[in-house]
Amino acid sequence: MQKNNRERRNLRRKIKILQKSAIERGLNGVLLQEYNFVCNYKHEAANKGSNKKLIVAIVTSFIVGVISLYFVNSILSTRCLLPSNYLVWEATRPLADCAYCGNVTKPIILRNISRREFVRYAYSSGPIIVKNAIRKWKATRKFSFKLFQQLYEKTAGSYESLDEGCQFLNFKTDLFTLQEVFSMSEARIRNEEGQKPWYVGWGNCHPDILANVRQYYDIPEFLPLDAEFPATENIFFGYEIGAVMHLDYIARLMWQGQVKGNKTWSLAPVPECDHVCQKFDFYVEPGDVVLLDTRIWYHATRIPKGQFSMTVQSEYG
Ligand SMILES: O=C(O)CCC(=O)C(=O)O
Ligand SMILES: [Fe+2]
Repeated sequence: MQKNNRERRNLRRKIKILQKSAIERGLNGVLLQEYNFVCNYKHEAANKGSNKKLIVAIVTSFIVGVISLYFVNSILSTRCLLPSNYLVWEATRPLADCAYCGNVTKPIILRNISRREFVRYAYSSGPIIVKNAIRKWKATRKFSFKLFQQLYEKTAGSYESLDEGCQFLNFKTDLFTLQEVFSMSEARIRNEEGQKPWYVGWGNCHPDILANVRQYYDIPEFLPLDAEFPATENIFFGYEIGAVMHLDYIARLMWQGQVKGNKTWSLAPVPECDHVCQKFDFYVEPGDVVLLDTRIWYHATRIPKGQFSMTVQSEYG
């Protein structure tokens, strides 16, 4: 049993090294451009009318690309390891009913909403912003880079817990593990002049860390009592660059509490709904809760220059 675990850990470590070199060689960038490729292709095809040869060539190369990515993915991925999954997800997910995004051009903004009043919004795909919804969270006063750094440094098995079920997302940052994040220089931690901005997210899986972090926040009170909530939460923090455009592979709807800093969200419909739905941006402030079906809304984020953003994100459904 222990041997199996060790082998699994070794394998994951090797996969991480492979992932790192794949990303360093630009696989990440290529794959992310693929999203625009799909969207732009649809857009241009609609504008220019039919150019069958071009369409056949593009569709064929897309299918070949997807099949090869699928193989790369099956070799490299354990769970959502590579952004290539976004493309595989994009290519294999059921087509969306575009009713979810038709006429949606901005978030619904709610204030002081009770659980009873929220029922009518609870299972819509969003986006919804509930203003000033986390004012009671101790996290708004206490959460910081240092708090998480100390927690992970002092908890035995904390980093291994990420290898064994929770994800670390580096987006466009050149840091590939949470350990690397917590070993940055003080100047980079604070994003001082001349330092490369960084932005990462990860899931808390270790039981002691979960128990500790949960002292600082509560699941938003307006969410339905009978909803299912996972045992883990994700933390996203950093500067400027934010999250790249992606869809999530998650089982439920997403909620996210904006603990510190402001953030711009950019949403885009899935490509098959491009002709009836729109891309748009919205802005959130500390204290806001954002609700969104991140499985069908492409989403990216950006942090205003000079600000540090920190959020707690989880699921309900
Ligand atoms: O908060 C962010 O920057 C990204 C969040 C995200 O991707 C998500 O909540 O699914
Ligand atoms: Fe996401």
